[in-house]
Amino acid sequence: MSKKNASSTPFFTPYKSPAGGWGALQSTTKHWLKSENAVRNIHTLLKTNQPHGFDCPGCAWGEKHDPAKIRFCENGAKAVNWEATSKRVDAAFFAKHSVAWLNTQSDYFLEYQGRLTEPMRYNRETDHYEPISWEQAYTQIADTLKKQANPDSVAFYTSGRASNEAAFLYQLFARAYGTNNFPDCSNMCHEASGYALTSSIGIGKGTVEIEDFERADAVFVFGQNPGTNHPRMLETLREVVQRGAQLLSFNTLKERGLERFQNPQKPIEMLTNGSKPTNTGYYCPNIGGDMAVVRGMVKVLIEMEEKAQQQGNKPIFDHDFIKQHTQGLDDYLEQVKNTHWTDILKQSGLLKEDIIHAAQVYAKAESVIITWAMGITQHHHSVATIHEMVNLLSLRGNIGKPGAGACPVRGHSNVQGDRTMGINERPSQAFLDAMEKHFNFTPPQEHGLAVVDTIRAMRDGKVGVFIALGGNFAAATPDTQATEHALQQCELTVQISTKLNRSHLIAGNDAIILPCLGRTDIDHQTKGQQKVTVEDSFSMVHASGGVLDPLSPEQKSEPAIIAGMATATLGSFPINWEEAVSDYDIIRDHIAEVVPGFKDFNQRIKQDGGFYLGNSARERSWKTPAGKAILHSHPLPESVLAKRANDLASDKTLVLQTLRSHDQYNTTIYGMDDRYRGIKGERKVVFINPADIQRLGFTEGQSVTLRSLWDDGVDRKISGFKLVPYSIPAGNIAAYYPETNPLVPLDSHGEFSNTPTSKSIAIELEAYQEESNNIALTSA
Ligand SMILES: Nc1nc2c(c(=O)[nH]1)N[C@H]1C(S)=C(S)[C@@H](COP(=O)(O)OP(=O)(O)OC[C@H]3O[C@@H](n4cnc5c(=O)[nH]c(N)nc54)[C@H](O)[C@@H]3O)O[C@H]1N2
Ligand SMILES: Nc1nc2c(c(=O)[nH]1)N[C@H]1C(S)=C(S)[C@@H](COP(=O)(O)OP(=O)(O)OC[C@H]3O[C@@H](n4cnc5c(=O)[nH]c(N)nc54)[C@H](O)[C@@H]3O)O[C@H]1N2
Ligand SMILES: [Mo]
Repeated sequence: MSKKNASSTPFFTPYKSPAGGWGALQSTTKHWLKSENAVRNIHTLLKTNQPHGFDCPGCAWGEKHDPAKIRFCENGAKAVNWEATSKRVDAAFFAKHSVAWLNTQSDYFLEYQGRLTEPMRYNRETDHYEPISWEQAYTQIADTLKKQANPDSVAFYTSGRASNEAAFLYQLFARAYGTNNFPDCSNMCHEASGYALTSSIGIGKGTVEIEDFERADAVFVFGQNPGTNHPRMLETLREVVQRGAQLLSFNTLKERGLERFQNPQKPIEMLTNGSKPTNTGYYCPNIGGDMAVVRGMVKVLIEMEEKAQQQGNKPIFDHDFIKQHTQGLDDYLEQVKNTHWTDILKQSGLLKEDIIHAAQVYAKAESVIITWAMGITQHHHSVATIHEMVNLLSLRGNIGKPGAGACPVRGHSNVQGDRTMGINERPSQAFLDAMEKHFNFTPPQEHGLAVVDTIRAMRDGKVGVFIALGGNFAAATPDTQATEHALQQCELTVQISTKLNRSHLIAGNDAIILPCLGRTDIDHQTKGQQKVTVEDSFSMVHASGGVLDPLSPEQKSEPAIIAGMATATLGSFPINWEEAVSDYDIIRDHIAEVVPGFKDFNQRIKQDGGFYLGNSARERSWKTPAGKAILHSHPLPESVLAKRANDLASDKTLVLQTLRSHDQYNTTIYGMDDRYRGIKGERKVVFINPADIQRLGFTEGQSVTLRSLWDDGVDRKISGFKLVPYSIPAGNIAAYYPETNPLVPLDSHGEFSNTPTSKSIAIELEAYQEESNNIALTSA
């Protein structure tokens, strides 16, 4: 960094060390101490992901079964530390602070206040939350639910931490009440993966198991930042590289974890300060340019195939697989041939030789895995992009053979399980029929509302009651102003939560907070201590039991809270709810009867490491209408921006992706640093190519306003963000979520997936004059 840079962006120093290693250990210790509960936390951490401990609430990456290993990472440790805090947000806290005052505080401040410990109800007159008994809370909720003329005026939101048992009970409650309105975090996350995979290979989940990474000849990682969001994946990636396989990473940014990793579990490596690479090739496409990359690769493969045919060499394509297992090849190849290199190169932003190299690596490998996360799923054309990746895999039979397959890397630790349990606004008929058969009532047959449609329905007065099983709807969703307004129009909002967050402060006319136990807490019910189960990204289901005494006897488990609301609303229809939560084995017995793959559930979770749910596509059984894997052919989009933004775009327009810092868990902010990207004590930053800073007439470190382009006349802007010169392709910028959500228009969502386009927002920058009291760089 030159002197000039250092003074204009004092919070930015590029990070030179590998990911993991001493930096991670130092940070883990810091967060340990800061959570004010060091001893309790060490005990807890050692139980993370152990056979008799709890499932890490951090991410959904799976584990190989190996009891001898300590199994948590720096960011899992943060998640655990902050959940296991002994600080409390209780009646005294709410008596002291009005909602208006709390709303002026940062997300970091709110998270830091501690665990919610007693049920509270909002008093609009005093603008304070006040204590309420559990019975009063249940009665209030039930009264409101019972007086709705139409059950579809209620929405039941779920965040992906909910256990299988909680999720199953929750969907049963909502469906028995009469609605399929299940907006969930998945709608903002891997919805495109679920949709694209179901419509191509007949199952909406990844087809690989963790062991496949040991056999893959090549792994392609698209649009994800495992160094921060799935740190346990780094070990897998570096093992791939170490045994000589190919690992190509595609990311708009140079993410440290995708470059080098120092394994904190390897003492010699730590002592010698060594590290190992986590890729054999790294490409930085434009935001939204991945479909073009894959299309280019397939174009190269077609040429290679034609050449092989002419020369009588071994074909590139797996013709047996294509013939026996797929449909749509000819149309797809036609579509690829009609896509011009100029468009591919322009949209991808890569050099032709890079794409050729990637295609050659792909063609040489006998088994290939493709992994991806939010860099792929949060665009207008995400479903098309994932179809394209499935096509690429299919051309060489890379689905359903060892060391190969599709691997969407999930976010929340049980987001995949929640879907399996029926948290789905578009349930399959088979699922509804199984519910009907087992519980003897007819669940609502019409599809319900996902996240974006729920916000629209609240805005339009069609949904007036909002119940959230975890999460932070107000901050996680797009178009913050519109969403907050929609929530505030509700008659009642109910938040079942562990920690204070923005959604408690953006209250409906009536608002209730129900404090619940987290993964780390011991869950006592009338028939003894309970375990729950979760499903990871590899479809492994295993048990999770808390290890800490709850902070307060007034905190209840999620299943118990659902049972309480359901009993007050429905009595003992269609089951005796209180009995079901006395012993979660009873819930699991219901699950075993309704959800495919869960036969003998209670027996099978006793085995260490859990059990595998199976995956039809992995067996090359295709549950599509045609009985084959479908190769979809989409044209390359004209622009990565939605048309309504693109029509307004000029040469000043930049494409913004919103991402996570190293010190956050979605809307939960643990700290103000982003170590691997070299940011300290600041979140209001824009990562931008130095050439763009110059071209647009700004200077490094300058404070700007970001304004988003959309054709509805609403002025969406955020101000006071500082320009950080960064290695990112020109024309692209990046900034942190959730601060940037006011910029995402509600109507800007993915085709087929309806996922907000959080990774491709059209932006223009303007100089912003700081007010004098705004200049402080650190807000921590
Ligand atoms: N510590 C921690 N762990 C987490 C979470 C957390 O917030 N904190 N969140 C959890 C959840 S819910 C989820 S969904 C996952 C999220 O995991 P990620 O998907 O890794 O999360 P993001 O921070 O959104 O990172 C997106 C990555 O994709 C890149 N990218 C963005 N757009 C593009 C593009 O168009 N093309 C390409 N090739 N790359 C692109 C960005 O540079 C960035 O590296 O992590 C889970 N785990
Ligand atoms: N702009 C932009 N927006 C995005 C994204 C993005 O990349 N960019 N990412 C999207 C993605 S991938 C996701 S998954 C969503 C996340 O959306 P959400 O899942 O709604 O948000 P979280 O921040 O994970 O929710 C945090 C809150 O959950 C509660 N909580 C934590 N643990 C528990 C528990 O065990 N039980 C209960 N009941 N509550 C608990 C706490 O009160 C905490 O404050 O955000 C989406 N929004
Ligand atoms: Mo997510």
